[in-house]
Amino acid sequence: MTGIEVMGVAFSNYVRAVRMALEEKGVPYTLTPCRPHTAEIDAIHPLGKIPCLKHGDFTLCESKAIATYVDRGFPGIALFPAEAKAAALVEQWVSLENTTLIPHFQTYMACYFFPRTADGEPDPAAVTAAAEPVAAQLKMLDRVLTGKSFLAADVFSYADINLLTVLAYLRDLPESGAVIADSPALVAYLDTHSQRASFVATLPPPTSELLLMTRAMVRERMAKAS
Ligand SMILES: N[C@@H](CCC(=O)N[C@@H](CS)C(=O)NCC(=O)O)C(=O)O
Repeated sequence: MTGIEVMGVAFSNYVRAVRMALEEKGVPYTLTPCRPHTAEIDAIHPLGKIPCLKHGDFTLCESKAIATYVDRGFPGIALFPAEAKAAALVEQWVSLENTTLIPHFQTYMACYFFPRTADGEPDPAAVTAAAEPVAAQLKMLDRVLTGKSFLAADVFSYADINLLTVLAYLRDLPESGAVIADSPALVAYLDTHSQRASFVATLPPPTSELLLMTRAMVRERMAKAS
């Protein structure tokens, strides 16, 4: 037993990314359900975000740091290649994902999962505004992935894991789903990698169920606040 504990909720794309990393490496772990901004998470992440990791006395936050720790600390396939150019390309894409792509994707996804409206239903104007950069970025990814199976370095890496966990949600939402359906390279990429054992082992509940659950959470929060 490795004693690795991942803290977070299973439907978070970043929690799923570190779980996929652990699954790819074949490292056993437990998932402890924890929401952001709770005492357990605030004790590890200075901004109260998930995922966090515990390994014995060692605690860590930030998905990329956790994935790097898992990759270096355990044998198995390299999620971050050792060769300089390949490693740099993986870093390049993870950086693009974490600083630009995923924040835009999350803003759009939040319109559906966590609507900031009085009736708890998505605001069409907010959805339209958020969907525009997402469409442009999905088309960019479709161009980059044309003729390729992997985002970086001709090998499956954490750059793919980190992207797949959000693309899976985007495929299920109306505007982004339509763009993906019209993006042959993205469809092939998602179809191929969604067969991976690590992807299947970390599947969240169906998006339709999650939407009901997260909107109920939002309504509960609003009722408490009023
Ligand atoms: N940079 C962080 C981002 C993690 C993140 O945004 N987690 C979300 C859930 S997917 C969260 O905790 N959100 C709560 C918040 O932002 O306050 C990482 O890579 O781990």
